[in-house]
Amino acid sequence: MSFSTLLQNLQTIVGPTHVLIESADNDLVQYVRDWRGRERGVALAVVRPNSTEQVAAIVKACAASNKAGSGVSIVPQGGNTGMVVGSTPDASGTQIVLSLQRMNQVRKLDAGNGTITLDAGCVLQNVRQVCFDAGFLYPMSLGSQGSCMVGGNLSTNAGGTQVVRFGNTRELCLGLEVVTAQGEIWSGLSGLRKDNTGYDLRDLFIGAEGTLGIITGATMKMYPLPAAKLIAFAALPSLDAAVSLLQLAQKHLSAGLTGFEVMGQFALSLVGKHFPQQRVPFLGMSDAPYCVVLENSDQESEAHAKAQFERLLEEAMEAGHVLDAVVAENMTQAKQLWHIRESIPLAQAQEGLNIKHDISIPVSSIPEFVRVTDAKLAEAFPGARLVNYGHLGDGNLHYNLQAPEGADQAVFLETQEPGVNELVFDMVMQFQGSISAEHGIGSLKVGKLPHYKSPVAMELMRTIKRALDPQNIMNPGRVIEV
Ligand code: FAD
Ligand code: 2HG
Ligand code: ZN
Repeated sequence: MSFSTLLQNLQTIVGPTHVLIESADNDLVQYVRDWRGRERGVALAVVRPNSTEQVAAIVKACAASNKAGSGVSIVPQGGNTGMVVGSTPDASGTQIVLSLQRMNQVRKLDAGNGTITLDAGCVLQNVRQVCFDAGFLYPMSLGSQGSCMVGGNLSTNAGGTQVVRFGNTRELCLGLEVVTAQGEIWSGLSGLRKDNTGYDLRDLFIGAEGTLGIITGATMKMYPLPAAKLIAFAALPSLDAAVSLLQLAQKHLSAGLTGFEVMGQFALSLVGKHFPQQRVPFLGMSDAPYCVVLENSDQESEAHAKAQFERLLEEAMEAGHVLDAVVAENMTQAKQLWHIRESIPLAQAQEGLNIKHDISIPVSSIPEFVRVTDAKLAEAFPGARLVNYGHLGDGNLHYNLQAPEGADQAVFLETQEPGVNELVFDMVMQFQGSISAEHGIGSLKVGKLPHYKSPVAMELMRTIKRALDPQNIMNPGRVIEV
């Protein structure tokens, strides 16, 4: 089957206005270039279905075309905010981008069951708002929440800033609806908290980055809204102090600790430089190489939350874990403090192309890992600037690198990225960590995975991929090569 026949079939399925083709008057950059601006691909077409049945029909049409030798494949896309070049087409011009953009309806909010069932194309921020309006917390919070979608969150098993209390997206998901690589619809949208009837199909698709099927709907957990939320921003003498403070915060606040983020001074200085309207506390404080944002969500009252926070900070200061701290007086200030943390990736993007690592290490080993790896990087890549921050409460660091001041960033990336990655990933392995805690593998790390995962694990993954997608039409070249 030729591409033109396939395109005609796709137009019949979704309507001609929802099959977008690149042309001089139709720039598809938002669909074909990744968020970090690292790669721009070429799409055969961008197809925008508005129902699960349409998604199934598209996959069937592509599978038939592929079988007939066209070589077409499918790249599912949500908000296109992924960090590992996984949601945009390659340069071949043989891939269609299947955008979930138009599938953005809330299907059911079940207050009694504490669940919300949604189309996969619902934007995270809207989901949070719908739950909030119904008196619930949807506890997933990412800097990209204005654009990223529930299907994208599920497919990357996204983390964010509330994982320390509520877990990754996987932990929030109770059921999925998926279109398989054959174009069948698997309807597993149960809101059950317990179901032991065989293999967990849901967990296969979560974190699969669109390589096994297309998530079209999901049933997700909601939580009660807290009575009060307090945020503190603290200056610390070291990363060791941050780990001690985390332990203390867990002891004092228990399940009330809903956020614990660490930020190195250089990361904060980028926010100060690129967003000077933001007032960054303790910026440049010479004896405080790290700052931390802590969030205390209290089910009792604001007074209770304040008293808890005071006791925690007092004890932490006495022990020398905290040098100084500010506590937000109101919601506006709280948002401002969170905004500083959330602005770091945007400030880094303003500073220029960079190397990102979303690694995880056992929390207790993080200070030693950073000491040793900082020193090795300084020796091997003199002048490279370390942008170190992240979700310390989850043992997950964004241990990023910016080219030396004044250097050509693109040249630095091209010549040094492989060496930098090897050094960092090898150290991660020495510390029994993972080379990706959040962003996934995509096409950026697909070549690295076999080196850092056991041959047995790789073969099990290949077996699953071959069984579920024997034609290799679902996001080929991402996560795993078969
Ligand atoms: P996309 O980027 O569109 O897709 C991501 C992957 O999922 C691709 O492989 C794609 O093919 C696949 N996919 C998308 N939708 C589907 C679907 N319906 N079915 C099957 N496969 C699908 N990530 C974190 O984990 N934690 C953070 O704190 C965080 N903060 C961020 C802050 C900023 C400013 C930015 C830009 C990104 C951040 N991210 C973070 C990364 C990113 O936002 C998340 O990975 C997010 O979950 C991606 O959602 P998306 O809808 O944009 O997915
Ligand atoms: C975050 O935690 C995101 O802000 C993005 O995961 C991290 O840009 C990054 O490196
Ligand atoms: Zn992150």
